[in-house]
Amino acid sequence: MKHTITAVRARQLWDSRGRPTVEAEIELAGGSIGRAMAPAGASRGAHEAIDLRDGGEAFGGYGVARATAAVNGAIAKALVGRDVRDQAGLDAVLEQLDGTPAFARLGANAAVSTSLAAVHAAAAAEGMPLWRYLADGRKVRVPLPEIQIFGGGAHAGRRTDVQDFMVMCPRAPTVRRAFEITADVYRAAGAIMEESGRLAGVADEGGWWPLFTSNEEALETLAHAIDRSGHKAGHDVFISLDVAANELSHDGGYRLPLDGAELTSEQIVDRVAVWTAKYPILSIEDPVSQDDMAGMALATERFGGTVQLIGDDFLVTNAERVRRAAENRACNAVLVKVNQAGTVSRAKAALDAARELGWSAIVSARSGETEDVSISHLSVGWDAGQLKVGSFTRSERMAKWNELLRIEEQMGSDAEYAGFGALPASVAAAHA
Ligand code: 2PG
Ligand code: MG
Repeated sequence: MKHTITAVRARQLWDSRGRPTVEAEIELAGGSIGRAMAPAGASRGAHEAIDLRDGGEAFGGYGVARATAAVNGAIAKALVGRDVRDQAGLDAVLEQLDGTPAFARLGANAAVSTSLAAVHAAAAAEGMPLWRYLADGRKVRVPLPEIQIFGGGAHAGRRTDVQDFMVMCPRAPTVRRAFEITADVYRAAGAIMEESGRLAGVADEGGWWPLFTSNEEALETLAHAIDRSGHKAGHDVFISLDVAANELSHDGGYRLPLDGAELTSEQIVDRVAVWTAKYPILSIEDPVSQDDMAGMALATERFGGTVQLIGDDFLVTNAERVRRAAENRACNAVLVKVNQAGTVSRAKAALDAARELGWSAIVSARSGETEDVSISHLSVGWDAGQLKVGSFTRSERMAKWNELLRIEEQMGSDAEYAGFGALPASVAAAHA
């Protein structure tokens, strides 16, 4: 009875880029309330669920009046009276109501905010933090964070071709310590940029604006920043890249304007392989574009044994695409973005598919975010092992890192940092 949904409503709020977004709220008979906000990507895969925007003049076309109306209308009508604990059932109702594979009618922003609001309401009704509700009695770990130091690509006016230059601290004893080390690296990187006259603010996710003359200069500067921070590159701190190569697709190949290069699929894999040999790189995301299966298989063959190879736009949080990639020996990790899938259940299915294959999984934010901290809880409660949120500044990012610290505290002496254990086994073995 106390779990019965009595009201579903949505409102238009604003995201970290100053664009409208949807917040959904679900109220239960027992008085519990759950709410969640939809994030929004800038570098998006063609196969991901559709972020419904109003178009037209207002708000640069980014309005969400239609998605908000869908929640307040058809979605509310279909969900009121149902048991909020039946997440799979609720998500199936959203799918049926929409009737398209990619939530083109209601909008993935309407679906994801509603789906997440439901899981928040269910946890609230049980009087539990969301991570604990999702863990359902199972032992879960505190995730290994992937944190951006320089933000490029579509998040920085395409100042660099590679999108994210990040660090990972798998050898730290706790996530608390991993954050301290990362803060040192972030500060050192800022000092280097300032001293060399290149300090120009930050990109969309809070990483330093990448005023570089080549992609490799960014890598080189990141390696310097790690040294200068006093921590040891390749031991305490590793580098992680999101190439986001979808954004570089051009004429059946790849164009890297900053490097003045036009590359074939094999050549971009070669270039990334050179970087992985030269720098302490632990993880690479989307080194090729969304449909370049041969390129991803080649990358996996070349360095997938020692480097985590993540599919983001390539897999779009889709269990079917995860399995198809595995059949082609492409990737060894999946990025999990709930709004790419549209519902909590679909995102969890993609994570489960990856886990069955022995892959690793990274729950991820989008470049357009809010103060919503759902992903911190999902990464812990699902025991994903890793979390990617953007940089170590700006409150839409820090809210999620800080929530992880609260969760670590709630776990008390049970808290276990995933560290190297979060990576594919061969990758962990090569570096641990
Ligand atoms: C990515 C994300 C986050 P966006 O590519 O992994 O960095 O970017 O949300 O713009 O797709
Ligand atoms: Mg990506």
